[in-house]
Amino acid sequence: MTSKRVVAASTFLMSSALILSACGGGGDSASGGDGTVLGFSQVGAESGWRTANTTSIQGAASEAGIDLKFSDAQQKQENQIKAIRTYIQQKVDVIAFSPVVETGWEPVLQEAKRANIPVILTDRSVDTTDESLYATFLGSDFVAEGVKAGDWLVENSATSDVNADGRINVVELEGTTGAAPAIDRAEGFREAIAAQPTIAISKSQTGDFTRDGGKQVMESFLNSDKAIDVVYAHNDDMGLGAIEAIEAAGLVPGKDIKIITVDAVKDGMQALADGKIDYIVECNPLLGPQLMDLTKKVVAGEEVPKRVVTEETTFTRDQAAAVLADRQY
Ligand code: GZL
Repeated sequence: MTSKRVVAASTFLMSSALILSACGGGGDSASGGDGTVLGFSQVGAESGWRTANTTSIQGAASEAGIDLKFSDAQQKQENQIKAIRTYIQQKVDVIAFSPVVETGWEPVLQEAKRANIPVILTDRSVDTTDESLYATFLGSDFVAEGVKAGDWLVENSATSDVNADGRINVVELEGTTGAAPAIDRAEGFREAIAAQPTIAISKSQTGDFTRDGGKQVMESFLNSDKAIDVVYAHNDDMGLGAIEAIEAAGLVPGKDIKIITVDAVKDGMQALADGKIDYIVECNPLLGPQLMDLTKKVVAGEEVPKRVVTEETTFTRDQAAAVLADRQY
């Protein structure tokens, strides 16, 4: 194990992202930390969920006395790979990251393995058969999230919802192309709606998990199809963008067009309570405390489970109204 004091003192300015020691507390026992240095590469700041996830990680590192080096990749895989290489050069004790997409990680993970630096995957997974490349994966079951969304639609669609074409016309706002939550939420939703053949997905396009992306894609859907019954958005932010487009088209969200989203961030829950969204499947971003616990266990050489699935639920309109005031994110 490298001298934690030396590593903790250094910061590197990177061509594409600045890696900051985002939280004090590391370095040595005098500062209250145990000197553990964690290098974290974050996807970006694309959504309310991501912001809450970053806040949770930075706050938990400070609480745990772990010296956090944090980088924001602006949703670019090459920036994440650069950040991981910098952490390897800095000889941090543990590397953690949320992979923006599933593929293309094996070379840099091999480099971390050769440097004897354990890697923790958080939030999103990578597509690899070599499980030795990471110590554990902490995050949601995105397929289950998609199934929950589809099950709600099946259970809440009546024959009266079937339109003149004899179907319930769903348009889908997909997350970032190639990202695990986008791939898996699409898979789970399709698995669930297969139970009700009148439910059909007529259009599907990525809005990149952003509000603006959701608005632009929904505008194009509305321009080409006047018989949309349901929007399934892979996150609240794209659902909120869709609401703007629906209202601009003179339609009433939650009435003329049902909206189902995933995340349950505050803005989404407010729209749900206001009747503009019909159902939200929660995806819990507060992974910080569990990440720090896993980091300490990995540094101490303790066994950790290969997969840690985060706890989360679902919200109807009434349930959102009841919990809105107490939401942490
Ligand atoms: C899911 C996370 C997704 C959120 C989006 O765990 O990766 O990325 O659902 C965020 O809001 O942008």
